[in-house]
Amino acid sequence: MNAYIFGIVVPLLVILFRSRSSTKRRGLPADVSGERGLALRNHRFTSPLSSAWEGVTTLAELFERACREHHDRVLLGTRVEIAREVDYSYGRRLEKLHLGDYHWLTYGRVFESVTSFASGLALLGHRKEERVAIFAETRDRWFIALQGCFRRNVTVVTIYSSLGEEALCHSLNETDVTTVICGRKELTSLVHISGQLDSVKRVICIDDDKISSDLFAQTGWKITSFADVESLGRDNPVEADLPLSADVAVIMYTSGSTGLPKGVMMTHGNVLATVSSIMIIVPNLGPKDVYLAYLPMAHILELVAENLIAAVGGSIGYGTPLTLTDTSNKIMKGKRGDATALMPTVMAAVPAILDRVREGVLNKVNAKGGLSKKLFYLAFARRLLALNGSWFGAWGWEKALWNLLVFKKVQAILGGRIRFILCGGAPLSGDTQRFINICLGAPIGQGYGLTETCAGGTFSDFDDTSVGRVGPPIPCSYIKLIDWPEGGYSTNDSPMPRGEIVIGGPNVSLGYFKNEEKTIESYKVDERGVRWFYTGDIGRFHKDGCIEIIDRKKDIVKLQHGEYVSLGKVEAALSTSPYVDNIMLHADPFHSYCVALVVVSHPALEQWASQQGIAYSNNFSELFRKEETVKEVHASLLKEAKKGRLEKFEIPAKITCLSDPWTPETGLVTAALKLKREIIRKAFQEELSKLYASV
Ligand SMILES: *[C@@H]1O[C@H](CO)[C@@H](O)[C@H](O)[C@H]1NC(C)=O
Ligand SMILES: *[C@@H]1O[C@H](CO)[C@@H](O)[C@H](O)[C@H]1NC(C)=O
Ligand SMILES: *[C@@H]1O[C@H](CO)[C@@H](O)[C@H](O)[C@H]1NC(C)=O
Ligand SMILES: *[C@@H]1O[C@H](CO)[C@@H](O)[C@H](O)[C@H]1NC(C)=O
Ligand SMILES: CC(=O)N[C@H]1CO[C@H](CO)[C@@H](O)[C@@H]1O
Repeated sequence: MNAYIFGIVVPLLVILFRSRSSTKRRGLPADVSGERGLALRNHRFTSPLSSAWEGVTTLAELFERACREHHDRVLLGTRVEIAREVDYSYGRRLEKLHLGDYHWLTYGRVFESVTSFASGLALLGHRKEERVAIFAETRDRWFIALQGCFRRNVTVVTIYSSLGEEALCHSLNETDVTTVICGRKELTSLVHISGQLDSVKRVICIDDDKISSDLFAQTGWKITSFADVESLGRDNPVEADLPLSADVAVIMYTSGSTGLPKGVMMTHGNVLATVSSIMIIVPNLGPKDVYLAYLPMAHILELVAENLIAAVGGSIGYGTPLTLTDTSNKIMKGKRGDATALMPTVMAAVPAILDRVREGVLNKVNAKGGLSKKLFYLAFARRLLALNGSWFGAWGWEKALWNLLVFKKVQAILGGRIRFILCGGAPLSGDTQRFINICLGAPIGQGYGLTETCAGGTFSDFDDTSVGRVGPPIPCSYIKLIDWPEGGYSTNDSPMPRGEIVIGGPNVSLGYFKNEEKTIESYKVDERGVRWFYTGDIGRFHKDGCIEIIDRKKDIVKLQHGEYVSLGKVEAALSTSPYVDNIMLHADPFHSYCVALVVVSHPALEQWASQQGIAYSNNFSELFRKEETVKEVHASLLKEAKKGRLEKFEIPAKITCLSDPWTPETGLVTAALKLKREIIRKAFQEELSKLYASV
């Protein structure tokens, strides 16, 4: 028997919620009326957890306490650039970097910077009721600025650095931001829209190099460098002005898949509750842990993770998605990527990144062929069997053998010391989860949560070896399922209750900033004072209290003949094909079948083309247009569809192969790499209508 079935996750509290009908339901979606549901929480804790540290109620206190306790340990590490070159092969401009070792700042040194920055901010004239926006890539000064603002009870507005102009303008304007902290690159886009930013008065530039003042003369902004703010504060210390638990710490603008972004207001208590929960879920987190930080800080998962590592005495090394491994795009040939330089023990990842790791490894293995390929698959199959029994048993000498022969090399890709991966942002395919489990020998804690719930929701237990599930409610959350009759989901379904997932507890944020209507639509306080967020995701409860996400309300489309297609489900099934870098399924009520846009993985296609002897003289757009290519990719999708047991109407009848990757910079996917369906549909309108015309 698995240990986790006993004791660990069997939920205690099973309450049948019966709505006492109230008249306050104005503005709520129709399915909430007559609401009836099933609520669970984690039985290991008697009441929802608010803080794992006694007497600590805000992120500012948490950080100060850690700095006192771990004064001389290292906290923040950054790599220095040694050389840079530009590569023009493949007809595209690619910058390649040679980066050196990590340089570290201790907790004590960082705390000094934080207090200096906080004082400097006040001396610049920023009043504490005004808001600061941080609009920059993840790095040490991001963290320092964040903590500095917390020490003055200043609310921080976070913005994805890849957000479009319109959205940027909207978020800065809506929150009346007066001080923007940004990098050199972001500063250029700010200047571009300076005419529309009425409230901005000052800019603090994170990069140290000289800024030519002519460029900013017309903006009327006071531009100061980060280093100057720090030294100003160091010379004239100002007393801290600490926040309370209920004060808003962050207003996080989420890059929604439709419309303008909405700002989610999170209090210190909200974020602290999530940090505390993850602290309890990841086993033995402490000063020995090294965390590789490269996701956007404006992503709640990253914000929570960095605050957590800094609370337990661990160290945070900064990297970027493009320099992560030795073979990453921006790393000079033969030089080390961030993971090999840092050798982290803990990482956070979004599924798209883990999918890429898997594809990269498989491509390499298949390209090698011969004995090493056979050995890899044999080792993989053996480990899979062992995993099927239990995480702990059936390992022993065999595990050591396979590790030595096969998996050590794979583990070396991420530095060789990974012991836990936090994954969130989107559902992770079961295949990828297994692959990473086996090859890295490290568990993946899969979380399910939203910005609106401060990433709180559920989190899989570290010893749960099942796939496709997101675990039981985290210690600070209640989870409830409610019926959705239109979608055919009910809490009376057998064998498992199904319904829309509703999350409640101390982690649920206050609502959307200046958006009462949307807040009322998605948030609700019940008669007992618990705050709930309606996620729009459909899930089902397993017997052991774990949730499985099975659908999404928004992404379900009805076809001409009345069949429902869940776009996300089908995409997840098809994206396991080695050719798929990204895929968007399109379905509408005017046709009886679906079509798909497929961004094809270059290495996989190259390999196939060379095996088939297809000439394309390094011209990818030629290769992508070839009939054989489309046929091959389509055939591969059909194979995956069969494996995933998709219905006939769910399988795309026609596809278009695209060669340019969808990155957040292109605006086609969010920073968390989720598809922006409407925007992709518009961008590829022509391709889509061609597809339908040709069936
Ligand atoms: C923190 O700032 C908010 C907004 O300006 C204010 O309402 C709150 O009272 C402040 N908290 C403290 C402890 O001063
Ligand atoms: C910014 O806000 C002001 C009012 O606060 C409004 O008049 C203006 O239209 C807004 N601009 C944009 C670009 O949203
Ligand atoms: C693992 O177990 C499940 C059912 O318990 C079974 O369906 C699956 O085939 C097994 N996988 C392997 C590789 O044995
Ligand atoms: C690649 O092939 C396409 C289509 O055959 C052609 O239009 C394009 O000019 C070619 N590009 C290069 C760089 O040769
Ligand atoms: C912001 C928020 O919803 N806070 C609530 C968190 O939960 C506790 C009790 O569970 C409430 O007292 C808070 O009001």
